[in-house]
Amino acid sequence: MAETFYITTPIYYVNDVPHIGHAYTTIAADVLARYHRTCGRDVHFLTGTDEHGQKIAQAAQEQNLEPIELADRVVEGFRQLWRKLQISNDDFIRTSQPRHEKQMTQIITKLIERDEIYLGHYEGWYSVTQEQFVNDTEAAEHDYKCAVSGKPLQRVKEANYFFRLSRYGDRLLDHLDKHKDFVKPQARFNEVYSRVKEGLRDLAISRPSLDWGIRMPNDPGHTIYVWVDALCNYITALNYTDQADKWRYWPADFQFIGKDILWFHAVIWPCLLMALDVELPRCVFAHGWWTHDGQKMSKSLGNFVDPAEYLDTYGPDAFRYFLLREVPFGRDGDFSDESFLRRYNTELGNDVGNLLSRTTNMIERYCQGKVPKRGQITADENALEKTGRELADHVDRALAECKFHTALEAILGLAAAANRYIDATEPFKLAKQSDSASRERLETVLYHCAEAVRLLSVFLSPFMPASMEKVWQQLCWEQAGQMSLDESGRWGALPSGTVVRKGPPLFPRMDKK
Ligand code: ME8
Repeated sequence: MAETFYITTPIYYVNDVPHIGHAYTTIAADVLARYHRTCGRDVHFLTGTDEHGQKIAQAAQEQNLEPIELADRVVEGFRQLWRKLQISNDDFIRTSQPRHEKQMTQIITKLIERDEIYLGHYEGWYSVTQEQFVNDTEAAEHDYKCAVSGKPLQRVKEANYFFRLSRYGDRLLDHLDKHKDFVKPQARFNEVYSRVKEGLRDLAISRPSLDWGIRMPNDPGHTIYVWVDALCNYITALNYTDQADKWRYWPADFQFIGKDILWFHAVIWPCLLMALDVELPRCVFAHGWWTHDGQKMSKSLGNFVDPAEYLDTYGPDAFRYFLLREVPFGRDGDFSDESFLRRYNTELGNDVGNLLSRTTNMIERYCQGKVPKRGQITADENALEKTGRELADHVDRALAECKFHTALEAILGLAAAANRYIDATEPFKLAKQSDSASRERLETVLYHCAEAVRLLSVFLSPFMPASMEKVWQQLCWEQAGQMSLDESGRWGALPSGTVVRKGPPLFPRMDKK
């Protein structure tokens, strides 16, 4: 049986339309899911929406809608964007679905039976935008505003059911000691470690005055706190309570999140799992945040980068590429039209696009549109082949650590090497010679160009699936999608005689958006 690979994104709130932050995590997860599929793994890629809670109830009320009506509308927007961005998720969970609600009831019942939940009282601060209880010190530190959204905190005084989170501090520390990869990147691990070391407090996990949620099974006057409801999606989507079939994917290999929701995923989530006696995920990876032209994005500034704008002009791949190339996953980054265009024109247009058009052009003109034979190789070919042969390893190592930018750097390195190779071997000059040695040399050079393009397309395809399909059409490479990376990622897999058909430029030059 194939090795499983389970990757998740956060489930997104349905109070508003999707933005660059949602697209970023989802694209990154998609690339990894696609990559592991090409490696022959049994991949499950989950995304979805977080639909309960005060924030959604308020947003619906402001629009004179029932929460579920708002959710239905916004979910359609997410689904549409994911289709446009070529997101290959295997499942899409909504917390309003009966499959989730039913299991949540069972999960809470189990926690009650295990004496993990008790009735208590909360008096303190609450951030509606983050759906988070905030302690007094933190509230005061941020002038009683939400540290993430800047919106005023609410004063709450209510009876709640509490989860005995405080029981699990030592066990979590022990887990962190033994699993240094549990939280990535390292700086986030350290942050979690030192906060857990200070001790954990029990967590309110129900809201008494909120209707829009799943009822507490022991007390229908309360709904389950939205974060507990949301976190459990990662297991309810696998039918946790049946533990059949899809349960084979647990534990998750990667849970991608943004840095603002690290505490929930790296502390509350594993403690809930421990209380349920469920194995912990292998890695929670927190990425950084994007700013736009150096400014924090916010509703009040109206400066959110809208992925749809870029998709309409450039297609899905340039956007996918830029987000993962521009900034190391885990660090903060800035989005600007200038840097987007620069990478688009130079790296995609010149390095990748031109390499393809130069190659297909020359094969059509000089070799009747058929990939010639490899022939006798020289030091130039040796160097190019070496770069090609080392690529699989470089990409694999980089992606094992979610270093998308490093993987892309290595892949684009092959494009640069192939372009340099064309400049050095000057096939257009060889084509003008009439002797047989030059002819043979020309064929060897063009074979190597075609093979470099093919190999490049194999490793770029998880990042830019739509464009690489086009490359495969130009190379008339029909088996491309069915081959395992073991075969297709090896230098030399392109058979001589393959028909090549030149197509329109992959990434036509653009001057501005
Ligand atoms: O947090 N740059 O949902 P959400 C990068 N429902 N990422 C950003 C960003 C930015 N400027 N702004 C937001 C939730 N994000 C919960 C999750 S999971 C069990 C429940 C990221 O719709 C942010 O870090 O607010 C988070 O990962 C996601 O987008 C926000 O999702």
